[in-house]
Amino acid sequence: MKAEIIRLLKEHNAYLSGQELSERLHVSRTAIWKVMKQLQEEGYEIEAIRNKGYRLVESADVLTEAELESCMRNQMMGGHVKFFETTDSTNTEAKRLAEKGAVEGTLAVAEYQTAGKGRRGKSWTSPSGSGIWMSLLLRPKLEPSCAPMITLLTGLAVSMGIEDYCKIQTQIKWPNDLTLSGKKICGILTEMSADVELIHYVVIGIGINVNTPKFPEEIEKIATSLYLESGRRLKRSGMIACIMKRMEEYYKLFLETSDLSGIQKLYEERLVNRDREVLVLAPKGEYKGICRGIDKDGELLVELEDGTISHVMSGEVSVRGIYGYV
Ligand code: BT5
Repeated sequence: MKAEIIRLLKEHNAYLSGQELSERLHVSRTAIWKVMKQLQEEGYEIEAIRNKGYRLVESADVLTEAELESCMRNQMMGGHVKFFETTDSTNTEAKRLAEKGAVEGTLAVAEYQTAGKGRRGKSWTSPSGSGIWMSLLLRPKLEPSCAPMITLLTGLAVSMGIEDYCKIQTQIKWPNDLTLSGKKICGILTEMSADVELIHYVVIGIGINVNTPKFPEEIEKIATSLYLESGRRLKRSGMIACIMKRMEEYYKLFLETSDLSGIQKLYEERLVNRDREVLVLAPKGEYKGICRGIDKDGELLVELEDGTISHVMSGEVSVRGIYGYV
């Protein structure tokens, strides 16, 4: 009911009377009043005027289950939201939910992570009140080798979703980062449970620095936020909804072909290293080349000195710009 009230308030610029709300939602006017009080305490600026009703003046950057549900409508991705004020890692939460049978599209979101994870044991800085720390559960009926492609389509969905929401254009650093002004604004961590032939589930963790005003010293040279780059403070719930919408679109395209042919071109347009020299850090040694895009399976195409094209698989390697992070 709370999510429905938030949605109705957002959709109406004018006053909504307690009577109207109580009839629409089949609850008492007192129940409506109680929810309004709660929302005000959470930070929503709601005007309540006798004989007129309620009006939403300003919705704060609130992250709650009800707020998130009020933004996501008729969609599978983010159709079920689990919100945590504090958790170790939303990836771990999503895996717990998966093991308990949660449906595809379930989204775990946290305000604060005490043990945010990056790849290969690295940590992810996840302060309270400023970022999006969330993990999406998928259950594709595909072979485990398809999982890295999901990381790529997620990168594109996040980049496009951010642009849909606030017109800020980010770039993609293959395979799992988004950048702005050459710094990292988002990281993606895909984890999977599978047997040899089939994926049981995939959890895609997405960390986005939205309103972060400052970073710890150890990452301040490589990290940035949408706020630091644009000067604007953005509301995270609406951004999450836009990302989930794009996610739904690209995931459907991906399932149709089991490859990235449907989004390859769009992905390449956003690829930060395209036509630039990159350093591939592979387990067997480093090598340089010019990044030429991706193939339909999501492998990075790197043109070597002799003109041959090396197909670089994610998971095995890191890619750097020749002079630094991008
Ligand atoms: C990543 O790993 O970039 C994946 C990050 C995924 C985070 C999300 S948040 C929700 C979900 N729950 C989790 O526990 N994780 C996911 P990687 O490519 O390995 O990069 C990690 C490196 O990025 C670190 O070693 C730092 O150098 C840097 N870093 C850490 N925190 C950062 C931040 N907030 N912004 C930018 N860079 C950061």
